[in-house]
Formats: sequence, C-alpha cells, structure tokens
Amino acid sequence: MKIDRAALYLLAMPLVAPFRTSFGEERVRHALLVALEGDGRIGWGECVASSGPWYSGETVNTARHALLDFALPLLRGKEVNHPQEIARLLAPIRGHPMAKATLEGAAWDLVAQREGKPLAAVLGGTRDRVPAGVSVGIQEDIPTLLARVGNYVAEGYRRVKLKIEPGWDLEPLAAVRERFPDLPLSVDANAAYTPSDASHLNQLDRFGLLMVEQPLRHDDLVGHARLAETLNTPICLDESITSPHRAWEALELGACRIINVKQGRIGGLSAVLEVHRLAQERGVPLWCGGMLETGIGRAVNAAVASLPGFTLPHDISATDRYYHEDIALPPFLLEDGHIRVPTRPGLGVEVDLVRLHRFAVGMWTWHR
Ligand code: NPQ
Ligand code: MG
Repeated sequence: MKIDRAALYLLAMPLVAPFRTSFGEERVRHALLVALEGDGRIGWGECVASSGPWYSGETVNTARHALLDFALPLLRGKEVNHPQEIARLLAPIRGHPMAKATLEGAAWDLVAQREGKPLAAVLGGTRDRVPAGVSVGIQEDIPTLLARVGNYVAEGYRRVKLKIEPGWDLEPLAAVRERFPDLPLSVDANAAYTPSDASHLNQLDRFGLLMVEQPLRHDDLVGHARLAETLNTPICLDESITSPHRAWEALELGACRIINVKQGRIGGLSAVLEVHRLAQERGVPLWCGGMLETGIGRAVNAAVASLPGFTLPHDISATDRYYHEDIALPPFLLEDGHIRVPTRPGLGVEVDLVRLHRFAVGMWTWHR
C-alpha cells in the first residue's frame, strides 16, 4: 500500500466542564486529526497534543508542522505494508512523538480495515471490555469535589483519580477518603512538586492510594527514584515516559513501579508494544492514560487497554464525561464500570463528517 493523500483537521471541541490541572485550565479541547488515504481506504489518527506546551512540549501547531513538512514527505513513494514500517520511516525525526504517533495510528486503522479485524485484535488485545476510571480536575472547594466524585461513583467508575497540586492535596484527599473509605483512589500531580517536598508527599501514604502519578518534574527520573526510597505509595510515571527507552531507564533506576501508557506521548502504537514487552518481563502493571481524546483516540485507547499487561483501571471514561457531541460514533458508554472494546474492523468507530466540519477551525492537505 502507498499513502496517496492526507487531510489534517484542527478541531475546537467544547468540553462538558472546564478541566483544571496543576499546569492550567482547559475549556475547549483543540485536537488535530489526520485522515490518511491509501488503497482507496481512509484511516484516522488523532494527535494528542493540545493547544499549548504545558503538558508536553508539542502543540497542535508543532505537530501540524512536523507532519506536513517532515513526516508525510518521508512516506513519499514508500511501500507501507505494516504500520511498524511507518515508525521505521519516521525514525530520522527527533522528538515530535505525538506527531509521529498520529500517522502511525492512522496506518494501524488502515491495516486493520484491510485485514477486516478490529485494532485490538491486530495489536494482540485479549479483553472485550476494560475497567474505566475517571480523572477529576482541581475544584473550587471541597464540597464541589465531593459532589463530583459522588456522581462519578454513582455512575459506576471503578477508580477515581484526583488532580493535586501544592495547596490542593491532603485536605481534599482526606475528605474524599472519609466519604468513600473503600474507593480505589489515586492522585496525579502533573509534575507540580519538587524533591524538597518529599516529607509532605510522604503524608500521602495514609490514604491507601493505588499510586501517586508524576509527583516531580517531567525530566527527573533520579528524583523519582530517590523519592521512592521513602514513599510507600507506588509511584506511577506519566510525563517522564516519552519513549520505550525512557521506560527502560525508569524501571532500571527504580523511578516508578507503574507506568501510565499514552500511545501519543511515547511515539505510537509500536512503542506501546515495546513498553508492554518491557513491563511484562518485569511484572510491572500498566494502564492506559487519557488526553481528553475524541472518539477516535478513545477507540485507540480501548484497544491498547485490551492488551494483557494493562491490568489497572484506565483513564478511559465514557464519551459524555468530556463531550456532549463527539465527532466519532457511536459514543463510548459506561456499562457496569467498563468500556467496551470496539469489535468492528479498524478503529470500529465512524467519523461523523457533518460534526467534524462543524468543529473544524482549520484544514490542510498533502498528496504524494
Ligand atoms: C494526565 N490526563 O494524566 C492527563 C492530563 C492532561 C485525563 O488526567 C488538554 C487539556 C490536554 C488537558 C492532556 C488526564 C490534556 C489535558 C493531558 C490534561 O496527566
Ligand atoms: Mg497524568
């Protein structure tokens, strides 16, 4: 198969509610989609970069530049029979993992469609549904937080993750733990603390958390390894794990005991399979993170989460946790606290072109 054409769409998707983390607040999710055409089929990929360089250095605009000016030209005239060949062709590009992952994802969709199999089956997934967790942003006050968490628990979510930062950590956690003594609970600091906060962070141990996610700087593996010497709560890394090699380094250093896997952050689905292999060898549990994806990225995440080494609840929520109207159908529903892994060929979701154009704020094309 040769890649004939690509269309890039920049969407502005209004969120159901503002989402606040230690790095900022988002009301509208900007998402870059790619429609990749090969052999008369269209494969879809979603770039998980956001509008600003706060979670990662990439943005929707750096990704568009990397895709149009460097990644797509590397595919020109090349025969692509397996998506892993895309990863090989894009290897000369340093950085830009989210941009690269977008093309690879679209190619996996194309190949899965060609084989008439769901993406999960092509990747080696073994589950038909996956446990759904929910990520709860930083709230105005504790009563608001308790009401939000209560609603999610009533909906059936299997794990609640609270976003924390200095000044919004022990008090809200104590309140949630008191109200929900048996709830599987975790926290995510999005890199908001420093090594000098170690004794403060050690107080997290009293809440029976599944994990503390990314307490320190995005690039501080040694700091996390040192923190792990005094903290009993398992450390999970998110922002720090930007490639399979970085995952290997983190595990060798003892910087984490759990990894949050996001296919975009580590450079694509081939990288996911590599991290999966590393984790399986060491008995390290994985779970699939979330980036406020549309139904396209959500479908990819469900397929990733169906791999055997993904054993903890995921940040894969029902579509309605983030969007009133998604551009991919059908919406993902919460059923008994789980999300169903799509079973139709490819991603297993249909892009609604009317909605796509309604949310589009930019479009670019490329051809070979
Ligand atoms: C995390 N995700 O695990 C990320 C944070 C994140 C579900 O908690 C735009 C706006 C893009 C907010 C990407 C969850 C984002 C975003 C990631 C938040 O750390
Ligand atoms: Mg995180």
